Amino acid sequence: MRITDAKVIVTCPGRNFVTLKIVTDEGVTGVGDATLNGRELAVAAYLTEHVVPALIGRDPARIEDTWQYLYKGAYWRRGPVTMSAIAAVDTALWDILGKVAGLPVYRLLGGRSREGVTVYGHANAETAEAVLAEVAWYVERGYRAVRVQTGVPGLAATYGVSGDKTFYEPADAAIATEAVWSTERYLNTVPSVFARVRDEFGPDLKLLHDVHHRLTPIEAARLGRSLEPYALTWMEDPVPAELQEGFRLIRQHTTTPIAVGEVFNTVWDCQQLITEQLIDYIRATVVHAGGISHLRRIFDLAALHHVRSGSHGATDLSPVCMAAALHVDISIPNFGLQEYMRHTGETDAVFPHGYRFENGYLLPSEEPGLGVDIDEELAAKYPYQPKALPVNRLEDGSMHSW
Ligand code: EZ4
Ligand code: CO
Repeated sequence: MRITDAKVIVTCPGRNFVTLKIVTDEGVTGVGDATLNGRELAVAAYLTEHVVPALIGRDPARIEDTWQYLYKGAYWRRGPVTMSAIAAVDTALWDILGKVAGLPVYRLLGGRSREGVTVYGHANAETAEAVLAEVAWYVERGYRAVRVQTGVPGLAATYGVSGDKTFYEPADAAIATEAVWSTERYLNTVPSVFARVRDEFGPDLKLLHDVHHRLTPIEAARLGRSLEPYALTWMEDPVPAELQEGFRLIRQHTTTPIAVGEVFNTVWDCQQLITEQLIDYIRATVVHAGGISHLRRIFDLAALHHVRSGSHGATDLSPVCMAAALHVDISIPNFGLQEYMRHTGETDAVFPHGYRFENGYLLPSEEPGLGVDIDEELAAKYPYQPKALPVNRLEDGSMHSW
């Protein structure tokens, strides 16, 4: 079998997605997500100009060799654009392998290690009162884990708090919108909201919080300590993670578990965090961390060091990525949690898929391959729309991490 074509499909059914569809001479096709929120066309061009020509004529079953060819062969290693492009190829090749074998991809990865993939939803609102109602919405639908984000008095907008509760979408304008941030106001607000949520919902519901890279290590240590009475499952992205050793300081001060990794692209972004046991959950995902093959390497390293998975699953990760993530999640020994933000009906229609939500779990498709596809005709009806993620400034105007 040979690869005869690879199409780079850019579509915007409510939000932008980049999808690679690999076609073979025997008619079997495979799909991979290549979406990099706010930088979509950079990956599309990388694929079209530099990757697709090299794929034509290759044997689609040589997944590892193709990965190494694209990674080592570029000379310029790592980075989100390169690694999302490689991820798309890798994912599509696993899809093809599954279809050829007649097996869902998770069976090729060693089979089921659990009955379902525990997912968490996003409860967010301006006030503690409204947050309680949002958490209740998820609990009523069977969720076992909920991420809680709250507005901060004195700040006009806060990360994770949006008008549309079901379909949160931060990339909202062609030129980035600007938000204002105050660490002091934030640290004074968050613990009291978790006190209300824990009190209302009892000890069994898993609660999470995303700090979105906004604190310094000692500020994060203070937050972690102040949240200890509410027994969070994790505090996410407490600090920007370029400096991996920065997490050591947080670790010395708090038992609140730490999750990080949604912006990571390779095992090299987290090897110190993992081997020194500075984190509890690694949140890398298929599309931004080199595909199924490389993500498994990250999770295997994590398994040796008591670190569990907690993959990113926001709406900018397409149903193709979600389908692939579920095959990984259900098969690895050290699965922790999977983020799950529902896509809109428009998005679901463009990406028909066989995974389903049941009783707080997502279940991967039993179809051969990934069990997801792209409806190319429908996708063509939604042309690309430039949309950027917001930026953040302190109250005095200094740029800050968003
Ligand atoms: O800001 O996916 O945990 N989830 C997140 C997301 C990210 C977006 C960036 O594209 O932090 O909301
Ligand atoms: Co996050």
